[in-house]
Amino acid sequence: MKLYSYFRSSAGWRVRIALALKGLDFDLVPVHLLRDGGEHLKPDYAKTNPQGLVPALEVDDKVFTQSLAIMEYLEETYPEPSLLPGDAARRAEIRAFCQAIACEIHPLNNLRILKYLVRDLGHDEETKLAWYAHWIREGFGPVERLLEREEGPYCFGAQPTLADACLVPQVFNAERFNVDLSDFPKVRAVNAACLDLEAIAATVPSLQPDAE
Ligand SMILES: N[C@@H](CCC(=O)N[C@@H](CS)C(=O)NCC(=O)O)C(=O)O
Repeated sequence: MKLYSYFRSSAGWRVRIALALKGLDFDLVPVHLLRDGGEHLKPDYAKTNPQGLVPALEVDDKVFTQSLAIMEYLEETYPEPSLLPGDAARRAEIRAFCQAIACEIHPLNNLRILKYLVRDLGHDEETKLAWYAHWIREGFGPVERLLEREEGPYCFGAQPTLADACLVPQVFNAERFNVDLSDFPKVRAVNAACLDLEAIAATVPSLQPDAE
């Protein structure tokens, strides 16, 4: 398996966590999102992912894109340990949690959105950071409420699931942009529990081969 990713990509990190929890090896193909205008925007990479985004996962002669779809593919292909456990209702809750992060928070704070705010719309750095913090806080509010219903220590109980794979990178990202997360104690506690796991600790951006 080949994972096209960038060490700081949140979506790529989700997939790294799923691979690590399932004990699956992969070869990294680094795609630098900043160098030379962004390697993900080059015609060569468009052959791998026409959307020009990371991650992409190449398995034999197929390439899968979109982190949630990739993680579901891994779950179906390598069912143990399950990252989407429980009955249909429980699995719907886990998927909804994943989407609360991957579809509601992350798209508003992605590199190309932040670049557009500054480069095309002429906003300054301070406005960009205010935008970033606003959407993190708007998004983490409901996420915190969802976690309050659960026992922990992970998002949905005693074992990490796809929900945790989505949460950890988003928290890292928020901290990187100095967003105050003190209103979200559950989010922080679950993140800490995840990072205590050896498998997840090994997936942090600074430990990746392409880290800078
Ligand atoms: N919904 C996609 C999001 C993929 C995505 O936006 N990846 C980011 C890195 S986290 C990217 O490639 N950004 C490049 C850009 O915004 O120009 C997924 O979950 O895979």
